Amino acid sequence: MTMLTFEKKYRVRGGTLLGGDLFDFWIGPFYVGFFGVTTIFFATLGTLLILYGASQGPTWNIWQINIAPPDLKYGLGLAPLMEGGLWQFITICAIGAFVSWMLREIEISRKLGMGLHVPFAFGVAIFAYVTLVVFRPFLLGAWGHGFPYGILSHLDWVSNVGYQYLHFHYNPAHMIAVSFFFTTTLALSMHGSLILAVTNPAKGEPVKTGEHENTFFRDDVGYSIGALGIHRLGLFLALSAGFWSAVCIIISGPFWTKGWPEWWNWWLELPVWT
Ligand code: 07D
Ligand code: U10
Repeated sequence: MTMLTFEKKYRVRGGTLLGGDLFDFWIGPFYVGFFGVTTIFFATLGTLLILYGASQGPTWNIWQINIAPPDLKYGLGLAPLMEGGLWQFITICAIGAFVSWMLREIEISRKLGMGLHVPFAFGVAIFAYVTLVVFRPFLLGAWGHGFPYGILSHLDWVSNVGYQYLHFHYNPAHMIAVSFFFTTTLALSMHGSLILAVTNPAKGEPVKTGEHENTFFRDDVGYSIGALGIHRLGLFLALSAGFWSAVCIIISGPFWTKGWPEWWNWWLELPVWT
């Protein structure tokens, strides 16, 4: 089935979560939908607020522009616009845009009769972001614990928060998250290289099959996870990376206030040594 006839078949109304037929149409290649409109709304408003914040700041240097969260003294209340209120509105817009985008992905998946794997995966990224700017600040009692919106300023935040716990590499959940990030790149590099090696051979050479893929890894490491399996593994590894990232930051402060190296004392304190 060519792409065009296929598109004709699925480009029909229905599958929407909200608004019925409202916005249930396409513009060029894009599905619009109710949540497409809300995405545009939140993204545009958020971007304008960032530009306004930058215009009130001391610099237009892209590296140094900074929209800071409120001072800790404002706790979980609303702050004046120029003292973190902008950050609060921008955060609402960001969450509004991300969640709208995920809901738009759900509607498209429903129209196509597909699984909801893509919106679920994006949901894990949103979960990590919301953990940083909502859940953790909420548990610590002040929006000021969110990270600032700026290229260098957010890096400074990561560094400062990291050293607040002496040595963030000793955070066990951070270890697991980093291991998952690295394993994700290992899996994707193996998968990408394998597929190219098989389906994009030198000129004149025949394209190889799935049997070649299986056989390569059986010969190489004694095991092949299979064509479907590698995608399950990849999704699991990538989502675990995001999930454990959220865990590593939510436990820092709300559940562990000392240096992370000290957490490992449980090992030295095992009764078996005494
Ligand atoms: C949060 C992104 C969500 C994205 C969304 C969508 C748009 C739209 C669109 C342009 C989760 C966004 C979409 C904006 C734009 C278009 C088209 C994903 C998120 C919703 N660390 N560390 C992490 C490493 C150290 C510290 C995570 C490594 C030091 C702190 C990850 C090292 C200290 C925090 C990670 C290392 C320290 C982290 C980040 C090495 C500092 C966090 C990934 C090799 C002295 C943060 C939830 C992430 C975290 C975090 C990796 C070192 C501190 C696991 C590899 C020792 C304070 N670190 N780190 O979160 O967990 O992905 O956040 O040294 O807060 Mg770390
Ligand atoms: C390809 C393909 C294709 C195929 C193919 C293939 C590419 C076309 C045809 C080929 C593919 C394959 C053959 C498969 C490749 C396999 C991989 C890439 C790797 C897969 C990896 C995994 C499934 C696992 C990944 C796991 C990760 C990253 C996390 C692991 C976590 C740990 C080890 C934990 C580390 C522990 C730390 C840091 C301590 C911190 C604290 C805790 C763990 C909390 C709990 C612990 C305590 C409270 C302390 C107590 C601890 C104790 C007692 C010790 C525990 C010890 C541990 C190690 C856990 O394209 O298609 O088909 O075939």
